[in-house]
Amino acid sequence: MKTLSNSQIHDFNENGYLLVEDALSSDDLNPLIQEFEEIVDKGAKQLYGDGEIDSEFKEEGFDTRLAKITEQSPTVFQKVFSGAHTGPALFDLLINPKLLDIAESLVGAEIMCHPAYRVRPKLPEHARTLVPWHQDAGYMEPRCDSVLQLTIWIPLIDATVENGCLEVMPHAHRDGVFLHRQNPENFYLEIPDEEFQDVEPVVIPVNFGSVLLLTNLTPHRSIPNVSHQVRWSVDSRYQDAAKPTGYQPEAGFLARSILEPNNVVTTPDEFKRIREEHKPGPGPNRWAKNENND
Ligand SMILES: O=C(O)CCC(=O)C(=O)O
Repeated sequence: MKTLSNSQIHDFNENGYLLVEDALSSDDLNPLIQEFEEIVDKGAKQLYGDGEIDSEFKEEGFDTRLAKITEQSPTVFQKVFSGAHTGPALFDLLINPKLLDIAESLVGAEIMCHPAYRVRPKLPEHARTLVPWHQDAGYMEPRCDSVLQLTIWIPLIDATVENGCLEVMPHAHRDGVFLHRQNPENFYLEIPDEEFQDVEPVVIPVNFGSVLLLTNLTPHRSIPNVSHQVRWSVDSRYQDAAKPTGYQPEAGFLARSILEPNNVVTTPDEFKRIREEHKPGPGPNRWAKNENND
């Protein structure tokens, strides 16, 4: 079922982004928070037992505990960061009907959950979690530049200017794919500042329960986390299942379909198996030729 109004769809197409307030309830998000809390708790116990950290930091909340642990050991952070997590609550969120209804409004009723979903516990003042200006299309194969790959960005705590919410370049999704360079300091691709002319970026705080929609051509970055909080978020991506995902290192799955209902992935076990059994294909590497010249 499509849930976005015509005016929301118009704004999304016009600006390249859309904030959907109160799209999810705490019942939709709390199971995933609990899933991460359990991993963090188990990891802290293990590290403390191994003498790697000097406290389990049990008194800290979901929004601070991982930062305290990571000051002394990166192990737990590495476990949950990025697309490595395949827990049941994450699967339930990826296929949450409220998110699929939003996706259906923009990509149609045959919905592929794109392989590149990410979990981001964004740590205070931490370069590895500071994502520079890029378009998601920059990470995909060029044949997908014209496919709408919808990002739904979902904070698990209020994402604020202090703890590093996202900033976007409005309207710039109409200008095709910008030049990206590999940042030598980290593994991220980055659009050089001089590529943007006459565009004013917009910082978008997103409250718990609200979600931010982006196109794969919308330039965006996350701003520095100058708070003491871990700005936990998930970014999931959806597209027309008939079109290529342009990303072979990980596996996507059919999330909703009228044409092929038997191929829709409906259980967390199946999701986990698909992720784990996937034989990674080559990464797009579309910017390799630019690495040495400009
Ligand atoms: O959450 C972040 O800090 C960055 C998210 C991002 O760049 C993305 O979803 O493509």
